[in-house]
Amino acid sequence: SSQMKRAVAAAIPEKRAALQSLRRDHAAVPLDTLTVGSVLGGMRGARALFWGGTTLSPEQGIRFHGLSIEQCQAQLPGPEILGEGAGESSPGESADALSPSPQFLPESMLWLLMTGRPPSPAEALSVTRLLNERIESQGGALPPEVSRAMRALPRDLHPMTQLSVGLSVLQRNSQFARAYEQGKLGKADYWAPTYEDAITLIANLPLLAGEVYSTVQAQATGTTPQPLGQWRADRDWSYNLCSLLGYTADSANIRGLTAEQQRDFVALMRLYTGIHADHEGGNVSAHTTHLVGSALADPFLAYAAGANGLAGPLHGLAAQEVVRFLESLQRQLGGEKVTDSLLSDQLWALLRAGQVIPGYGHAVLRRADPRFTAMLRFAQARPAEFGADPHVQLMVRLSRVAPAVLREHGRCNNPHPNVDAASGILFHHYGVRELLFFTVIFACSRALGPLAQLVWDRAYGLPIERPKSVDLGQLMKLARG
Ligand code: AMX
Repeated sequence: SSQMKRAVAAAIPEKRAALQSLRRDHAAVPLDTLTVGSVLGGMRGARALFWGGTTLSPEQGIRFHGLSIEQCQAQLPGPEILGEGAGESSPGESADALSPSPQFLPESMLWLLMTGRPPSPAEALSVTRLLNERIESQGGALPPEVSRAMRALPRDLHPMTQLSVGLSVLQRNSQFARAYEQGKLGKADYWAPTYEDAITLIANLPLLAGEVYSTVQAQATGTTPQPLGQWRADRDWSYNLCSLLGYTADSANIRGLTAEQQRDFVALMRLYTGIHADHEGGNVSAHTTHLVGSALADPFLAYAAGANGLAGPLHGLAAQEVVRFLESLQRQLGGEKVTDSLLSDQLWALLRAGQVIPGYGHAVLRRADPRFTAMLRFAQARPAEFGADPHVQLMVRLSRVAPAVLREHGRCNNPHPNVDAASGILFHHYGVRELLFFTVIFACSRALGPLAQLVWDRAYGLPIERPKSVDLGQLMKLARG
């Protein structure tokens, strides 16, 4: 069995014991009072879910087993373990530019989320190898029934529907479903095939995303779908994802990127997929995966459901709204020299028209989203690359101007940028212009946290999730007391 699986197995007894003692001795301790407002208000703020990998604080943002993004960047193994240079400074950077933050691999994040502790370099490398062995055992490609099913779909089908179909068909290989059906598995062992399925699913994501993107490209150019790049057993997960989208040297290089841009695109992908992996348990994709999995649906079916939720405009699709907004703002401002006051006027016009400023505000956060800060830093560390991109410059300027406007407007609880304010436009810069596709990249990343949690849900033996509902009459009666 894999190193990471042994590390999970080693962590289980202590956590199980802690959970059992909570169940046995403290089950009656109240956490929150449910109100009519919270039942009708999307349960905002109600502490009603158990989630191990990440916590979200309004002031500090996301923590991965207690580690901030900056701490992850400092502590989690990065591409140096693959023999790549650790620094990736670009020639032509001005002396006062921010230096690039150290990169970490999403594989390191997966280890952290699965086991609860950062991996050593050798352990992180073992995750890359594990994922690659899974694909090698499939002959270096998607299982044939998965590609057949995906190729049979209409080419103009929503990219997330294509991904969802691919994830669902992968279910045919579920070790959990097979073991459960054979009835050989004790409840205490459910986590082990769940883990194997999670690895198979995550390993296949770059191939699934590549398959979807080749269809998206074919649709855009009126051609037949062609593979955009080569999967390689000696590369890491993010690199292969970039290759299969056609953005590295092992690909068709569909946007004609320079070698340095290809390297930076991979760095952006590692950053993006590393920090979007999890955002506590209550968001729609995480919560859905957990809910569907609680019925003992296998990880493929559970995460396909989670990914379907991610496709909603209020969740994973928000990045696309920001890109649309920046494009239209840029068009309106045309050739004019963009000044802060001009921008501020535009924002006021938007707010007076009753619209929101996309990419600003958050249901939980009350400060700038540290994921936004990480993406902004990525751009600011590469002035030679991004200095001349009017959309990226507009994004940066907006992040200085919009909070003051929103504060003066006085309506929203958080006037700061969220991650979507920056993420889409950076991919857009390198040529990912198909807005509906952004969510597929998000879905590659978001698999990591919810699937790690699903392994733990089974390790803890959590029951089926089944809250009670109330109808309007009951609510009115309860409200009257
Ligand atoms: N621009 C203008 N008004 C805003 C605003 C923004 N960016 N963000 C919030 N407001 C308004 C709300 O519409 C609401 O107005 P109302 O009182 O007239 O109904 C008021 O401020 C209070 O809202 P809130 O408590 O601050 O936010 P919320 O928890 O209800 O909603 C969010 C959070 C993100 C949906 C909201 O801030 C928003 O619509 N932002 C713009 C869209 C966006 O960036 N979405 C991406 C979210 C990130 C993610 O989760 N992927």
